Amino acid sequence: MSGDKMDASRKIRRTEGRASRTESPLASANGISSPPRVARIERKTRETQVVVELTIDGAGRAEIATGVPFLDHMLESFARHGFFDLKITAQGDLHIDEHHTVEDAGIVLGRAFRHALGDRSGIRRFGSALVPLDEALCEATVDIGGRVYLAYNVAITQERVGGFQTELVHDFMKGLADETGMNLHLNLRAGRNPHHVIEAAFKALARAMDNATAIEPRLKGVLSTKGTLS
Ligand SMILES: [Mn+2]
Repeated sequence: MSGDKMDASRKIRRTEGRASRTESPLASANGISSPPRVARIERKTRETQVVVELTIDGAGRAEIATGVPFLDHMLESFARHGFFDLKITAQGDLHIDEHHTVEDAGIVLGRAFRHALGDRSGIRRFGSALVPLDEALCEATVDIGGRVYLAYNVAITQERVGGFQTELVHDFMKGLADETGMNLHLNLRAGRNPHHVIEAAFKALARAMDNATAIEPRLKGVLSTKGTLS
């Protein structure tokens, strides 16, 4: 067994052990009792069938098979940098184009976050990250407080990166923000290569969402003067 493989199998065992516990490791470390923040969401339409399994307090493990290789690459990066365990399978009408599959992956991932977060009590709610990838620099700022908004300021001049339509990133982010119940601002500050730009956007998104979904130990209930985030 190679070193990498041994590492991977150790990681899997550790995660399985954790999943069987009754409390989320992060929450219990902070003295807050809460169930593990996990979700499994399945959605079937005439256009796509998507299954998402999400563990918010994960280790960054990803198993992604959407049939759209570039999206798989981005979602693996998202899981890794957000320390989410994420399994996604999608069968979409790729004979038409990739639009339905990419958008629906965002929708179902958002539903998984919404479900796993429950009433959103204890979460830090806001998060922001500025991530470079070579010449590209992208900023993501989120409020996972239930109000939906997307400001997508990621101008990409190239129509495609490989076979992937760069415009679909906007549709993915819209589906994700709507269904998570999230205000998401994505601002590209610099960038030339569309692969770098999109990857920096997904990494910034991951870090911002990791911050915003983290448990705040000083918080009792939800972070809102209204007293509710649902
Ligand atoms: Mn890459």
